[in-house]
Amino acid sequence: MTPPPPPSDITAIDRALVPSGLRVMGAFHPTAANAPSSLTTVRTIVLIGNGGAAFWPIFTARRREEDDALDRWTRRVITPLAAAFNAEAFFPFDGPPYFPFQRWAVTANCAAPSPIGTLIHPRFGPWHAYRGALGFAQRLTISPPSAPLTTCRDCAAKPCLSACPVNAFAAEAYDDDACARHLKTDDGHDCLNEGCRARRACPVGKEHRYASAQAAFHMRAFLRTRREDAD
Ligand code: B12
Ligand code: SF4
Ligand code: SF4
Repeated sequence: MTPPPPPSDITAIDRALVPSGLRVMGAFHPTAANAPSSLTTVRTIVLIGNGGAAFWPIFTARRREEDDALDRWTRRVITPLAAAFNAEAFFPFDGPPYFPFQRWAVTANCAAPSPIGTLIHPRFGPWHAYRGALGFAQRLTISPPSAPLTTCRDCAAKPCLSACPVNAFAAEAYDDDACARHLKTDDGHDCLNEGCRARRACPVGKEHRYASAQAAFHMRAFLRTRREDAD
């Protein structure tokens, strides 16, 4: 059987994602410098994610009682989409080694690095995540690159840097051990149930902040997935 043709442009992918609440976050044409060697045949990478919480009610209505429920739901959404568009599906949670989703997002210029590690999207701020990507053997038409994002550079006050109760961002790298220890104390309930205070301190995309149930879900997933030896 002839494989289905790729979409004429990536807006078709965005339309196909509407029922899932996910969206196209950005796209780029990989080069030898920014694609892993295993992806030499991929000429376009389209990043799929959630901007804000639009997908949350859809996910909670359709989730199954299973481990890694969000990852598995994501696979059930994106794998058939890849087949329909004759693309290869990539997932941020497949690893290690992991596909460099944050680097891809910066390359696609859909978000920019922040001092707290999370990428900041100009509209959704820290309240976005990458759920998967489609890799195409064809060079699809994508929007020309816009000027590099300067959201954090332009933010003089940087309230994110002083909001963490255990100064997890004081050093070069994010101290996830200190964070996880705090989350397990009584004082850590605010972060555990309402989401990371440093992210909540960011003024960008505040209206897209995750509500308590979603924030608590992600924070508990974070505690489960990090190294077990850091207690
Ligand atoms: C492993 C991992 C973790 C580990 C990190 C372990 C460690 N110390 O490295 C742990 C479990 C701690 C973790 C935590 C979280 N993570 Co995480 N994590 C990942 C994962 C699966 C792999 C990262 C990786 O190793 N990539 C491989 C390298 C080669 O890829 P890369 O893109 O080039 O990585 C570069 C960037 O990460 C960058 N980078 C990393 N830290 C920093 C810091 C600064 C300041 C800068 C500029 C760059 C930078 O440097 C890397 C090398 O170039 C990614 C998904 C993915 N596949 O990328 C998510 C991911 C990075 N995590 C993500 C998130 C949201 C979180 C949490 C906030 C979860 C939550 N609660 O919602 C937490 C942070 C906890 C908190 N307090 O809020 C998101 C970030 C989205 C965004 N907006 O940027 C990702 C992309 C997953 C997703 N589905 O979108 N995570
Ligand atoms: S508070 Fe300012 S510096 Fe910190 S993540 Fe938000 S925009 Fe960037
Ligand atoms: S979740 Fe709380 S303790 Fe952890 S990094 Fe964010 S602000 Fe700090």
